[in-house]
Amino acid sequence: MGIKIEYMPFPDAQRQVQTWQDRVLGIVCFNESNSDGLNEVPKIHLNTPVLAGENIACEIWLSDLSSENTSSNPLVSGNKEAIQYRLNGELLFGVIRLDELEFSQGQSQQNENAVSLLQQATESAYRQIFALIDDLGYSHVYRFWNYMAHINGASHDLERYHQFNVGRKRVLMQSGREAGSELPAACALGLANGPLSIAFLAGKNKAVAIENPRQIKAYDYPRQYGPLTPSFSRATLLHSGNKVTLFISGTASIVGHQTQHASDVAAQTRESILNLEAVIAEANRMLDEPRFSLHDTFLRVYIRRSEDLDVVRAELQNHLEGQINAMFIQADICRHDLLVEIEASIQSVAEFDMAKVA
Ligand code: 3EB
Repeated sequence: MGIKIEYMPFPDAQRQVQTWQDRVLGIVCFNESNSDGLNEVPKIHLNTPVLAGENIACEIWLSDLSSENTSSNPLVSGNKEAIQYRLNGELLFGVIRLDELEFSQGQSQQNENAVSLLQQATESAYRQIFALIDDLGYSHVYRFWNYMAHINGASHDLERYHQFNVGRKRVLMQSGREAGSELPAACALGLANGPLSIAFLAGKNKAVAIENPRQIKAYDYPRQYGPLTPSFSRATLLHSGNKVTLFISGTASIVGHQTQHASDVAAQTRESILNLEAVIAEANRMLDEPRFSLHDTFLRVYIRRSEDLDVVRAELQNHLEGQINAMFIQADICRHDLLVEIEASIQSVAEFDMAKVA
């Protein structure tokens, strides 16, 4: 079965989704306008500027039918609570959006012991997601994409990103998913406004979690980054059909647990590239032969300040010798001193025995 990823501008995505109706598992779209439409499949629309010219703003997750008879494996769509999802025989793509204000009933926000609305929304979203995938038997999550308003803001004496981390980890622990060795890849970004918006890719088979030797596990970050640590791995490696996919988490200018080059976006970009290369090297080390390369990979680049686009792009172009495939998105990174974050999903044809790395 497997999965395929396509990147294109929104109008093209609208056209393609009609053509690919029986293949689209879900869509992630970025832009400032209200991209109505495409509502027949799970779609998450993030209302934030796309910074580069061609406005490649949509990522389409397709069921890869290259080696299958289409009619023998139709996609199934569904809704449960606030989740919209679509699945094939192996993978489930889902989206959920929750407005924090829906959690304000009965809560006194003056009360210092009150749980923040963002934490409540996060717990609700993650509870709904795990209930759904455990129910359906697609219980392994490979990748979460998390977007929330004002990620660097604070209330209840706690940064909002830390509120999100508390909610996420509490639910992971409650659902028996707290083991550091089984954490999904993820990203967590801030937007100017909008609901807590989460997309996820889950499936029936277990993936392998990958860490970065240059960084300590986010799961083991010290207390200064919040009362409960971020629950994600640096990447996950999934074998599916005849392909192997590496889902690389949001990757920033962090070494050990510390932010590097606090006010230098060029140096932060170079450090992020070193971290991406280190994660890819770790994944390659687990395979019989090197498979993955940053060079032919489509990147999603989040930039805090729009005016840094040219500097970030030039650093990437320099490292990748002019060949860059990327979308550039304005978003706030989860630490106030981080200016750039880069993520990617890389696919390769598998000609090795996955049993060796599982
Ligand atoms: C970091 O490495 C930078 O909380 O899900 C990157 C990827 C980051 C995922 C998350 C946060 C997350 O700590 C931020």
